[in-house]
Amino acid sequence: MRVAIALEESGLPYEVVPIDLNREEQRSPEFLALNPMGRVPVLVDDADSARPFALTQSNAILFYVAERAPGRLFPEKDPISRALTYERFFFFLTDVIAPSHAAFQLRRSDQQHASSVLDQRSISALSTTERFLNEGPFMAGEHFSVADIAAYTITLATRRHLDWVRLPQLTQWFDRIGKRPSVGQGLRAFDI
Ligand SMILES: N[C@@H](CCC(=O)N[C@@H](CS)C(=O)NCC(=O)O)C(=O)O
Repeated sequence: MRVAIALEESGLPYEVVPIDLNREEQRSPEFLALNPMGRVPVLVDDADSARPFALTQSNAILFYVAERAPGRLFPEKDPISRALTYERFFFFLTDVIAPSHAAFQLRRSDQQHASSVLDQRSISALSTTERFLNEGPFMAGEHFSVADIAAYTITLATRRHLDWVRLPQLTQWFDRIGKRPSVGQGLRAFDI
């Protein structure tokens, strides 16, 4: 979802090739040739036919797309704005998304208690982000960035568990980001 939104925000031309995980299409020989780990997403860039390549980590893809579309997903010059964008992006990645993914895996292996401990950790971290939004309209200040993409997708996934009444800034931000054309259009990639 992060990659789909980033590609839309970038304005770069791209084509979606759906991989149906339920049908194990990620284990097909064609897909494994691109990513031997058998996981999505994969970005294939063959714009330079002399040097086509495949990228297999969602966050590496995000930063590659950001570099290909200067100024749209990451602040270009100001070192402090760049540092804050890294800070917020990695906060969402390591303190909110990672425990939530780990909780999901634990739930699937019937470890309900361990799973809920990690879910709670993730939700608590997400609930502290009011402080970011007191500083500006976006997670890393004045401009939309990869930090908002990371924040939006995990907020969308965990929205039923949030105490929205206590999160007025997050409520407004979530509503605003959800209305960006890139978000609606990007998520349409999953309508398969
Ligand atoms: N660290 C990788 C994780 C990729 C990943 O775990 N993808 C999941 C879907 S979110 C997947 O492809 N699962 C299919 C499988 O494991 O068979 C990334 O961020 O790209």
